[in-house]
Amino acid sequence: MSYVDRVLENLKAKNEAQPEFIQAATEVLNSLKPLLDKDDKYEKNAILERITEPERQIMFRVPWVDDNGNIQVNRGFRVQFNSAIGPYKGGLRFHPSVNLGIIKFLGFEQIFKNSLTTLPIGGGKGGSDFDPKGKSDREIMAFCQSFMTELYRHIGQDTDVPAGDIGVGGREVGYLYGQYKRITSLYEGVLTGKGLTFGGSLARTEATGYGLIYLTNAMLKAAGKSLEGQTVVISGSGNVAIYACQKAQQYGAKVVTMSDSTGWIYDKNGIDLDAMREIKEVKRGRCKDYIAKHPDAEYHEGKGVWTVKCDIALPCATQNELNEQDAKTLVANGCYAVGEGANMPSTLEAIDVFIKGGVLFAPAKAANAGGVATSALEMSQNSERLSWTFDEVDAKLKGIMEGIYDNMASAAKEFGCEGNFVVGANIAGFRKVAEAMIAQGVC
Ligand code: NDP
Ligand code: 2IT
Repeated sequence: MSYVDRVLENLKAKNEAQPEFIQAATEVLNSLKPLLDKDDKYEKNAILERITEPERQIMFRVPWVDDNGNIQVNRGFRVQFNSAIGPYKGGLRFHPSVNLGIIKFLGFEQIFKNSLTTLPIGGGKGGSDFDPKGKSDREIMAFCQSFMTELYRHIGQDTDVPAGDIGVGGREVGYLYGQYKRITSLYEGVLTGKGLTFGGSLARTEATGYGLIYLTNAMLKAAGKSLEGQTVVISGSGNVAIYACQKAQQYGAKVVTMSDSTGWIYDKNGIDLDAMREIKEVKRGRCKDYIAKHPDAEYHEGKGVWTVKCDIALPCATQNELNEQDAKTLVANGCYAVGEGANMPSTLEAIDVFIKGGVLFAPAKAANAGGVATSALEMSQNSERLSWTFDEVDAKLKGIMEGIYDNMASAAKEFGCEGNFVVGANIAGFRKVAEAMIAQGVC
C-alpha cells in the first residue's frame, strides 16, 4: 500500500464522524503523490501523519442570555492545526451546522492556503454552532463576549489570530475585539477584519472577492481569455459573493445570479449590486427582497444557480454546494472556467468532472486566499502601528494573487500535470510547510 493510502486509511478509521475533514484530506493527499513518489524524506519524517493531526483542538461551553431572559448554551471551537510557518491564522464561523469535523476541514485547508500567500501565517480555524440569523444586536454581543471570555486565553497577536468567516463579519469582530481588550488590557492585532477606526485594514472587506477575481483573471489571461463580456454565475450573497460580483462587473463581466440558503435570483440584465448590498449589508435581508426593486428578475426557492447557462462559475456560499450533477450541467451548458470563492464548494466528484472536461479550475485554497493574505497585511500594519492606503493594500493583494497563479501553474507543470491547478496548489502549498516542519525537528 502506498504511503498516502496508508495514512488516509488510518485517518478514516480515526475520524469516522468527520466526512468533510476526510474529504479535504483525501483531495490534498492524493494530489501530493507525484511529489511524495519523488522524494522519500516526507515519509521518513512522517510529515503526512503529523500534518493531518492538529497541534491542538479546543472545545468549550458558550453560555449567554437571550432577549427573553433565557439562558442559551452553544459549543465553541478553535482548532490550532499547524504553526510551522507562522502563528495560527484563520477565521471563525458561526453557523448551526458547525461541528468539530467542519472546523478541522477548514483548518486543514487553511494550512496550505496560508502557505500559498507567501506570508508568515500558520493554519487554524474556529467557530460555533451559534446561529446569528434573526438575533438582535444585543444577543450577538452577548454571545461574542461569552465566546471570547474563553477564547482569549488561547490566542494572541503572535500565537493565534482569528478573523471572520460565515456568520462573522465586522460587527462580530468588533464585539470580540472589545471583550479581548477588556479581559487582557492588550491593544494588539489579535483579530483581523477589525473596524477601520481600531486597526482594521482598508480593502480587507473586499479582499476575498477581489482576490478571487484577480486570480481567475490571471488564469483566464494565461489561456488567452478575459472576463470582458462573459456571463458569470455566482452563488451566495455574503461577503465573498458581493465583492466577487463587484470586481467581476468592473472587469466587464455580466453577473446574472446570486443566492442565499433559501433561494436564488436570476437577473438576465445583470445583478444590480447596489440593490443587493442594501438588502444584505444594511438590512440583513433575504435574496427574495431583490424582486421588490427588480420585478423583471426571477426568484426561485431552493438551489439552482448551476442550471443557468454561463461562461464562468464562482461558487461563493459554502462547502459541497456544487456536486457531480451540477458540474455536468455546467459543462454541458458551456461553462469553461470555475473559481472557488467558498471553501471546498465542489465535491470530489465535481472536481473530477471539471478536470476531465478540460475546465479551467481554480481550487479554493488558491482562489480565495486573498482574504487571509490581506489579513496578514493587516497584521503587518498593526505591528508597525501604521495604516496603508486602499490602493497600496489592493495592489499588494493583486500581486499576491497573480503570484499564487504563477506558483500553482508552475508546480503543476513541474510534476507533469500541466493545467491541473488542484495538484499545483496542493504541492506548492505543502512543500513550504513540510520543509519548515523537517527543519524544526520532531514537534
Ligand atoms: P457570509 O456569512 O458573509 O455569507 C455566506 C453566504 O453563503 C450567504 O449568502 C449564505 O446564505 C450562504 N450560505 C451559507 N451557508 C449556506 C448553506 N449551508 N447553504 C446555502 N447557502 C449557504 O460568509 P462569507 O461570504 O464570508 O463566506 C462564504 C464562503 O467563503 C465560505 O465557504 C467561507 O468559508 C469562504 N471564505 C470566506 C472568506 C472571508 O474572508 N470571509 C475567506 C475565504 C473563504 P444565508 O444568509 O441564507 O445563510
Ligand atoms: O477561509 C478563510 O481564509 C477565511 N475565512 C479568512 C481567514 C482570515 O484569517 O482572514
